[in-house]
Formats: sequence, structure tokens, C-alpha cells
Amino acid sequence: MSATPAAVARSLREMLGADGVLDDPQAAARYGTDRTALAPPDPVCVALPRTPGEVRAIVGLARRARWSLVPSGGRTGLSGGALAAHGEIVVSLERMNGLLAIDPVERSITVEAGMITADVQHHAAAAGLFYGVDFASAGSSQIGGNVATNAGGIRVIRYGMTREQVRGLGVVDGRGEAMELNRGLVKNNTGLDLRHLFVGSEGILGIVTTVTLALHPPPGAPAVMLLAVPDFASILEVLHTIRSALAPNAFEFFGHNGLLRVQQALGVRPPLAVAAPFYVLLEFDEQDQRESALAALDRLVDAGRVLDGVLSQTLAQAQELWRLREAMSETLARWRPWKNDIALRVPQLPAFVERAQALVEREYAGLEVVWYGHIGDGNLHLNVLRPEDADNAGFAALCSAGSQRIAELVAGCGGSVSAEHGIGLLKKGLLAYSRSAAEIAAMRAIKRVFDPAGIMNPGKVFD
Ligand code: 2HG
Ligand code: ZN
Repeated sequence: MSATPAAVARSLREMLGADGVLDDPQAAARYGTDRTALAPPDPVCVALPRTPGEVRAIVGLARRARWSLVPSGGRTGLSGGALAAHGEIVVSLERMNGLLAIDPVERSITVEAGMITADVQHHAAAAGLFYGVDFASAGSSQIGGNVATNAGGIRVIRYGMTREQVRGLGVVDGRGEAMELNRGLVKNNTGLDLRHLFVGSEGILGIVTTVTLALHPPPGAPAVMLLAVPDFASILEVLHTIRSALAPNAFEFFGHNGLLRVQQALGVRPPLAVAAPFYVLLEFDEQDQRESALAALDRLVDAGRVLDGVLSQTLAQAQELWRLREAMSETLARWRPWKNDIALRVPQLPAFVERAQALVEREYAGLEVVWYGHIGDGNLHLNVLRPEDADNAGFAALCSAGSQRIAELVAGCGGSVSAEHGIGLLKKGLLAYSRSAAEIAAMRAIKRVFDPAGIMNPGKVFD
């Protein structure tokens, strides 16, 4: 960035108006980071465009002046993808949060990228429809960020990831070109589908400005089951039996120490009479499935795969059970945990977990590790809790080395080092465990096409 910070802010103000730029230290600290706090935020300023035209103007100016841009949504990311620590301009989409169209016949919604995810869900519900992606940070994350990170969450087993919902994207790429990708069409076989390059691109190709999403018929009233299982292998037996009997909307798991932490944080009693190494939490549409679920539970108890279980009787009970899983990440945040977010093919899970548990005991000896995740999707979250008296650099070095060993194991099993949180800054060093040299070279070449000046979120995903 050759111009002075004041000159950058002045140029942007000329384009966006006085209220379109923030350059005070509080704004820099607030907008320049995500949930990782990996490095101290230090953006030169924050630009707040109101239209795709303004986004285009910002990119054009940045390209000519070689200023780096960091696209910013709700800043709930867990990989440092939205971190601005090197004098970049943060481009926040928060003022572009309008509803553009909703069509109950086509079952689609088009919104500006800064709309909060929960607002997308509410607009869909108001039209008698349902948006299929949900997760604990839906109340503050933005849909453009969900697209840029291909957010997953708790209902992937039924509706798929964010990618599966995206019918169309308005983007401004690093050349300053505005493009309408796929135009909201259901069918469109006209060569390479550039929409899917931008989904999960973590801001390195351009900025998402509008999003058209598929909506679904609303699900029925939810019923939630919490099951105590004697060992990890039983979780997959439960998955198989449940899926043979009914259609789950979610199939999650967590370990006993995670449950204890959440119980304590929420001030609630143990949900089951039995303590077990692992718990499965699953949700299904109650209507016509309750009897099948109970019959499946009986079979699982008889087979020794479930030690104890509870099925919600009311919506309030269903929500209480969900809290045990949904509050996990927020509860553990107190210990500023080191996070691993990995994915395996489901059949690989038991063998992987057996080896990973041994590795974790060795690599993270003496540290508390909490296992949880979206097990129906093969997605494991391993959180290593930071001891109160930890020396931060030592803890990071130890955990980073541990993640490397886990990544080797993941690679050996054909899995992914980032299931749903992205690569960002945190996992750059692990990318090659999941993507081949040829793939990474292709990604770099694609970045050069859309962002020849290298101004879009530089240093994220790869150097
Ligand atoms: C979840 O599944 C989120 O709760 C957060 O993906 C996971 O904090 C984490 O490790
Ligand atoms: Zn998750």
C-alpha cells in the first residue's frame, strides 16, 4: 500500500460518501478479525459499499493502486480467512443486506450478500418455505460469507452444504468485472460452471454481492433423540439403523467431557441416567416417524449399541436437547481451543478414530481434547483446550505439530484437513495433505485469471 492511510480513506470517501468508510482504531479492531484472533487486526480502513457498483469501484481503485482487499461478512470464521493484519482495506458487505426477490413457485430467494443467515431463514419461513443451512452462528454470520466458505452446519445430512443451495451468484472479481454466475437457473449446461469456483473460494477470487438460493418445503415438527453409546463404532451402527428406519435431518455426536462442559456452562442437569464415552444427537420430522424411531431405538438397545436414550416429547424438550450440541463451540471458546475440523468418508471413521485417539493421547498428552461434530457427514471437530496457565506460543507450537500428525493420518485415509471451516490462514500449511500438487497449481492459475493483480484476500488459502 504506497498511499498513506489518510489518502486511501480520502479516495474511498470520495466514492462511498463520508459514512462509507471507517478508519478509527475501534472499527479496525472490530472489522479486521474473525473468531480466530490469529494475529492482531491492522487494516488501513473499512469500506462499506451499498451497491455492486460501489464494490466494483472499490475493486477498480484497489487494482490500479495495488491495494489489498479483505472481503468481510459476519466475521464468525474459524480459519482466519477474514483477518486483515497487514494494512488491507476491509470490504464489509453489511450495508448490502436487502431482500431482492423470493419466489414460492420456483422455491428460490435472492438476497444481497450482507444479509444475516438467520434473516434468510426468516424470509424463507415468511413465504412458507425453508432455508436448509443452519449452524450456531446463523444469527451473526452473513450469507455472502457462508457462500465464500461453503458453510456446512447441522443439516447437511438432509439438505447438503451451502454449495448445494446456491443457484446463482452476483460477483465482482479481482479484475473489477461484475458477473452473474448461473443466473439463478436450475438447469444450465453452458460450459464451466464458474459459480462453483466462487463457492468456498474464501475471498481470493472476488467479492460475492448477491446470492440466489434454493428453498425447500418446510420440515415437519422436529423430534430429537439423545443416545448414550458405549464406543465410537456403535455410532455408525446407530447411523445405519436410524437411516434404515427413517430420514434424519441431523446426526451429530459429542464426547462425555464435552457434555460435562456444556452442562456446567448452561447450568443444566445430566440429560440421561447413564454416562457414556459418546452421545449421538439426532433430529427427524416427527410426523409418521416417531414409531419407527422408537422401534429402531429398541433394536439398538437390544444389540448393546445404545446404553440409554431420550426422545423429546415437546418442541421445548427438542430445543433443550439441541442446546447441548449447539452450545458446544461457544462453551469451549472460554479455553480458546486449538481447532481441528476434519472429514473422512463415513466407513473410514472407526479405523481413523481409533488411530487418531492414540495419536491425540501421544501428541496432546496432558491436554483435554473434546471430540464432537457432524458425524453423519463424516465431519469431526477436535478441540484441544488451552490450560489456564498455558504459555501461548508453546501451546500453539505443540498443537500445530499435533495437527500436522493428524493431517498425515487424515491424508492416509483419503480425508480432508478442513471439512467446513475453510483453509484461511490457519490451515495453509495443511492444504497439501488434502489437495495434490496438480490441484494446487490449478487453483493458483485460476486465481491469476480472476485476480491478476493479486489484490483479493492475499495470503489466504495459499501464499
Ligand atoms: C460446530 O459444529 C461449528 O459447532 C464449530 O462448526 C466447531 O468450534 C468448532 O470447532
Ligand atoms: Zn461444525
